[in-house]
Amino acid sequence: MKTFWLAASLLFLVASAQAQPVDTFEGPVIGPQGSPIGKIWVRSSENATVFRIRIDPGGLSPGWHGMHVHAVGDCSDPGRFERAKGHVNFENARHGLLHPEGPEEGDLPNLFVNADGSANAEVSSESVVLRGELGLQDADGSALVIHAGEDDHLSQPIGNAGARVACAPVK
Ligand SMILES: [Cu+2]
Repeated sequence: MKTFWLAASLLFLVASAQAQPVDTFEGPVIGPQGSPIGKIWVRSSENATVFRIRIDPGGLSPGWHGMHVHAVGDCSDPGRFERAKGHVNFENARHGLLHPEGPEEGDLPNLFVNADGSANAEVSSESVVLRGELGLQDADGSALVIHAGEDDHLSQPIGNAGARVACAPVK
């Protein structure tokens, strides 16, 4: 009888897990020198994605940094990170969370880095998901890119956020 109830509860657990699938990904944040400076954890449902970002002490310069989802999961050119290509932008929108003709799907809030160069943040997006044809884990992946300066959420094409200083491939 005990075995029956154990099996029944396991089935229930499996069934509820399937009812609300959450896809997950975790990986390193690559710094300007090409070595890891932190980590990201990505959780995604059908409708939204939650990014958790940790930057280790000394990882980045203090203050606000623009952060976007870029189209390709290639961070193999540290210091430039141009291989990550442009922002995820399916519908040719303008850049900026505050732009009247925006935002791009890859636009995210800024990341605040503490005086010691560390950061911890969690941001969500209802514009991207992990799986599927248009997902972050599509054939060429995508990348969470952090810029040198703050994104003003309005200027074209990247909110005046400057150079790309860190990059986390999502594949
Ligand atoms: Cu960017």
